[in-house]
Amino acid sequence: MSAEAPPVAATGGGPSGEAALAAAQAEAEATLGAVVDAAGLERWYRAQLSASGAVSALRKGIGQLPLEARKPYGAAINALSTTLTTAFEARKAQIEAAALEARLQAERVDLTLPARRPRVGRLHPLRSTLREINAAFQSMGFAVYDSPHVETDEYNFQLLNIPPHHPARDMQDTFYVANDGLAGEAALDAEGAPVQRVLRTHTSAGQIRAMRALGANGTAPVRVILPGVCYRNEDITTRSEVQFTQIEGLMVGRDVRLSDLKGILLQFARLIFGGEQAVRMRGSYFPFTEPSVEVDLRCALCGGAGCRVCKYSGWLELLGAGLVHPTVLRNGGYDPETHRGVAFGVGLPRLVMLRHGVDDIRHFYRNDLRFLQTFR
Ligand code: FA5
Repeated sequence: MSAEAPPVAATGGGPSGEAALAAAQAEAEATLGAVVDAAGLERWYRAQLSASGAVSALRKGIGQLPLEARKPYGAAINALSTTLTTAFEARKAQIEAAALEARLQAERVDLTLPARRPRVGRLHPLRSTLREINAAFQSMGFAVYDSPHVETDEYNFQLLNIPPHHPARDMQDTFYVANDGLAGEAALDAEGAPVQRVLRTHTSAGQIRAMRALGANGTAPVRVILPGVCYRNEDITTRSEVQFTQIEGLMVGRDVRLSDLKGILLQFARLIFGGEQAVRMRGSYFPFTEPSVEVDLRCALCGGAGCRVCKYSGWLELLGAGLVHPTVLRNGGYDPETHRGVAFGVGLPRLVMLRHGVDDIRHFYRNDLRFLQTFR
């Protein structure tokens, strides 16, 4: 049956009307059974049950029936409408269930496949090693003390026994900072002379600050490390950068000796390089320590026998150190007659190069994941 079919009722009520309704029902049910998708359902509904559909058309024929036939015919049409609506809902549910099932089959997820691992970042090897170094010294009672990157010439050089024309300044080509824009105290020193600022060339610049801040006018002991970035106007090579991190160590007290320094550095070497380590001291020169030493680590590769890495000496250069110079102690507020100090300064990138056999400092700053991922 279709919407265009003439209303059966219009041809008269009675048995023929009932037969027409039965035929209409049979045809509607047959076409519904043939519907397979949502679009077909929509078309079927419009043809049968909508205001312009076949059932409505049948209903419009009621008026032409004899009075007594109208009621039962109307009831029969209502019943037909209800039957077809129920059948429609059932078919709709069937089609939707089939569509869902087809989608589930098509979009099936294989739970047995291995999961995709999320890409998790990690700390840069310089940063993670710095944390290990901080922890190693903290385990020996050292506190971490922060000092400025932009230093005055006074703290970076003069108070460390490096006067303006001292040749030691040649070792550290310096980035000087213009004083433009600074006013008042920031620009002038106590004598009214302009304050010269530099990007600190070493963390030793913080030694005086730490002694003055923590030493209680030369009465309290101090045990600090000062990790931080330093800057030198140097050519960039396999071993040198213009910007690199140092870790300064400073211990001041009444009974501090060079043997304390050796013990601390040996323990440090064991914590960072692992297992059995050996360190040795050889004489050196820094203006702010007296005596000054270079501390070497026994080459782990050859166990001290000599190899290409240690240039057949059996030892690898680790850091500079010494007893704090009396003038520096005095500048920090201590009386060198009653107090002594030890200090050391180690370069972070070169230490990581030693530890992991990295042959070029520039690898650390290139952000090449192939390099960084080797430090898992
Ligand atoms: C100093 O800077 C002293 N202040 C160290 C010190 C502290 C001595 C306390 C005594 C007492 P030196 O210039 O040697 O010393 O530098 C120390 C370390 O910094 C070097 O061993 C090296 O590891 C690192 N370093 C120096 N210059 C560079 C550079 N351009 N690039 C990378 N690392 C550097």
